[in-house]
Amino acid sequence: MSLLSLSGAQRLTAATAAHLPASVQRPGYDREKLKPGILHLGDGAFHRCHQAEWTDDALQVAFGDWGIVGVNLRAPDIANVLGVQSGLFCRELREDGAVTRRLVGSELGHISVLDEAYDPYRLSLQAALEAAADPAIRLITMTVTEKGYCHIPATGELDVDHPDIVHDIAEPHVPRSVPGFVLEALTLRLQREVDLPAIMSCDNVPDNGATLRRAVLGLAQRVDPAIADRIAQQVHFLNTMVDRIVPATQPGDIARFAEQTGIADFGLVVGEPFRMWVIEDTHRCAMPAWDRVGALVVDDVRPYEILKMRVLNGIQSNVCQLGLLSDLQFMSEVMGSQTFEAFARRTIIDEVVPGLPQVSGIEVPAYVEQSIRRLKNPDLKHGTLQISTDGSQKIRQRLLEPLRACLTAGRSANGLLLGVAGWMCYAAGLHWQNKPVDVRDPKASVTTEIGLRHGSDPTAFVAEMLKLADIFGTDLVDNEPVKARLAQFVGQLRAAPAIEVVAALI
Ligand code: CS2
Repeated sequence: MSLLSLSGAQRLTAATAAHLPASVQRPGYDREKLKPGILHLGDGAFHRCHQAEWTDDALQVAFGDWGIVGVNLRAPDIANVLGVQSGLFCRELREDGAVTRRLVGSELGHISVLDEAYDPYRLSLQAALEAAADPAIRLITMTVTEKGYCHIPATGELDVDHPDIVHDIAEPHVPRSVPGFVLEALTLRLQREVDLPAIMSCDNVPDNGATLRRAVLGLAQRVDPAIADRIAQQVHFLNTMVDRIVPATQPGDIARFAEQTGIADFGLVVGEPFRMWVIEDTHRCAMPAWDRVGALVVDDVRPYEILKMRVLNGIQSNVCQLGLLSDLQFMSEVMGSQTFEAFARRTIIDEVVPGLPQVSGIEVPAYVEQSIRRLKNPDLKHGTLQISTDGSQKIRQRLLEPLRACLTAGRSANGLLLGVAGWMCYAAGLHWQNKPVDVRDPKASVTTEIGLRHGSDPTAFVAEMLKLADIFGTDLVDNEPVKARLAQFVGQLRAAPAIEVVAALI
């Protein structure tokens, strides 16, 4: 679709929202009366299609000062997208050819932190910190992706050699990292003697709240141990499990929306109807009435987190690189192939399910089938590249922990090992026909270098990759059967499209 299709459309604003078709659901509360109570870091598609929608539901059943201020420490420039739309955007849910649309009103303010080149006086950063220090903000939530935590994936500890952490130790008042931003916001509040907010992580990071807490405290101890003590005693960091498939919005989504509604919405997000949110809240922190509109509040989120990361995310990460190396662009194409579907199901049922904890209220076989159905949804264009991105931060919880469970129990783990081999080839930029691979990962310079050096010797290649202890820990590098199997799969992936290797395995 061309830009022309947007030319007749009006930009979404509080005024033009009235022209949206009547079929578009509207906020069920008086938005004029809404005041901010949450600051959200990482205002991307997932947040807008999950927490922001959920907050609209909560405001409808129990109105309160829980509007959201979105802050992006990195691109995209959210102020430029949503600031000019009165904070409004729509979300579409797509399944079985049906589309349901909803205008979301819970986001009130947007601040983009621009980098030094555009903002040498750091005014945008100061504005974001002031917003976070505002006593009206009682909850700081975040979806900043795995790498935003600046932790070592294999251990969950703060990576003190991370360039942004090195910077934030030296210059804590102009932070670059998420832990640095949280620390500075809390420091300002402690200095001003205003109430401290609870901090809620909503990323696919194991023990996300506890991991963030360790990162913030690890940084604080290096900056100001007294502040570290006060944060340790007074601030609650909440673990949560979040779930909804929300691919990056495509230009075509926006064009189609404009053609069908007459409204140009550059904040549009597109997802699936399924949604889940489990919040571990042992201190009963103040928050919107999310629990009255479907979120589960529990004392231990871990079983839910393990289930979701090993089944739904596990399938995604097991097949996304193999799909990409088979030249398949979208997850629905990958899972739409009988070969990949059978491979995914067999891997999960034979290798992963036996190692899962009991999760109250969830039947695992039904959950597995539901996950496979969700991943096959052809109405969602979820890129294999999008899921492969930052795999070095994802594979521990999604593939390596279940692999370790298999090794401990003496179960075969060929499906998981093939997924790991797929990740290795992707991360090293090794396509079987030597086509260029778009490697997007914080470890890309290291992994592609290993690919260049050892790409034609699978045994040496696997040995070098397994030495990356921040990803693989230290237990797999000396495991000869694991090494041999990985080398065999890498050799096969170097010689044929991944789908043929998968077909041969099953
Ligand atoms: C995906 C997730 O890109 C990715 O890492 O695996 O965003 C996934 O779609 C969500 O976790 C689903 O809840």
